[in-house]
Amino acid sequence: MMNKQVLPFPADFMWGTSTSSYQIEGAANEGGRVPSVWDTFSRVPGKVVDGDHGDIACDHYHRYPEDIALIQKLGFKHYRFSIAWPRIITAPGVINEEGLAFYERLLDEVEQAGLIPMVTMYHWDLPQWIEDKGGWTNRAVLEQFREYASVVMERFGSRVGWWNTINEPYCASILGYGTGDHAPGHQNWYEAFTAAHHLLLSHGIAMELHREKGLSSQIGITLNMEYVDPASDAPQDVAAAARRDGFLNRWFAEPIFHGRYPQDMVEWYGDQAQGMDFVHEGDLERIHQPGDFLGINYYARSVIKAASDHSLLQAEQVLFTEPVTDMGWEIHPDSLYRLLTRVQRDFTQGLPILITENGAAMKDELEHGVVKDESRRQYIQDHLVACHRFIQEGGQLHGYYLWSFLDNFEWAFGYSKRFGIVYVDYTTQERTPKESAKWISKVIQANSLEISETEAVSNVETR
Ligand code: GBH
Repeated sequence: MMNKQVLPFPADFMWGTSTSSYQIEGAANEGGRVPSVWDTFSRVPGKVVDGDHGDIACDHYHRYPEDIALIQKLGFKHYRFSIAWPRIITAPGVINEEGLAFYERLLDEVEQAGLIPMVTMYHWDLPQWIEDKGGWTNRAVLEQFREYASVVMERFGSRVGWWNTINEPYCASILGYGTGDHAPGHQNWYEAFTAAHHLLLSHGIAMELHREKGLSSQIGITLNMEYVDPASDAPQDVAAAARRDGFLNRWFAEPIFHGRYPQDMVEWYGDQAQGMDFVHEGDLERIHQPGDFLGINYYARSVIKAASDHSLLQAEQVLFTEPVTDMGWEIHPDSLYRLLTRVQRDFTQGLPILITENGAAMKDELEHGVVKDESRRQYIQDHLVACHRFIQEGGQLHGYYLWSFLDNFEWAFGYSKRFGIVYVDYTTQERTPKESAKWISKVIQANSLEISETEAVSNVETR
């Protein structure tokens, strides 16, 4: 008989699953919604695989009762979703009652299912009318965000247990305005740093509003973070890895937790950041408000080598190290443990951490009503083992939200990548829980992982 090892989680551990508005809702032209930057960007030829867009997506806008019932049935206790800004503020000063009513119905359903909502205010679907005025690069966006955040907090404040201000300011700024991989698709580093600053400030603005309104709910931001390893001990690789860490992790975490941008990176960017002239007096104090928790989205580690091209922002080369998911991202669960340890030491100290996203795209196929996704199940299990180890050592990790509940619109990859624990047939919109979903249900119910000895051994990383 094979020996089993049981890894129990804390009694109040928050088991959840995550989605975002543009990726699942569809109904792009219903309920008074106006276009977002992703509606526009996905129409630009070559930007999204197969020319996919979110017009229909998972049709969650119409199917939310069925979806919420399924989340409940799978045993989750928490559900993280985002509000679509273009459903709420449809033109300068115009509040769309129909949009608010949709989220009211959704929250009703969530509550009736006994689920605790975490609501993300911004998960990348900026109204196009704001982008037309410069979007995140124009400081005027701060007033526009304030209006939006104020409206949703006013309306839903008391019903939302957990507010998440901004999802991944890195992606919204660097990928949106720097590399051009995401909407609005600009390629200008000065714009990217400016956008990042305004996204961070918007978090601060939401913090202030939350306090002014006297809401009792918890509030925090979500950062995408990676553990970064140098490809070798060579000084140039070590320096390149430190820069990648600075670019990806510290540029966002340091202002929030320490009220400053990392000096080494400010110097490295030099002219590209034009003397950081977008930072006004008092801005850093405003950003320096961590709130009640830090959300971390963790997918992969990165291994960095100094590039032969030493030009700025291209001086680091990301190596693609096996094994990888269908996204080509390295599967390295031990780096989640290392990241949590590092983030708690350097940033959060005692503040609760929540994994607001973790999961994997894999090649799934539905056969006779079954999706055998053992590689996804293994990915989730190994990352939960890393979480368990961190908690065991006294780490303040309070919850884990799986990305994602449904297969959905995976941004520049359209529908070609499947992250769901529930399979979506995009022709019939039928939902089929994958084997990984059935497995996580049992884990949640037992509030513990049960793993074989051999798996337990293979989890002890010897890097
Ligand atoms: C999250 O972002 C999003 O919040 C979510 O909407 C999305 O669906 C989900 O993850 C899955 O993609 O190519 O080696 O340089 C993902 C954050 C940031 C992770 C960029 C991968 C690039 C790794 N991503 N990162 S690499």
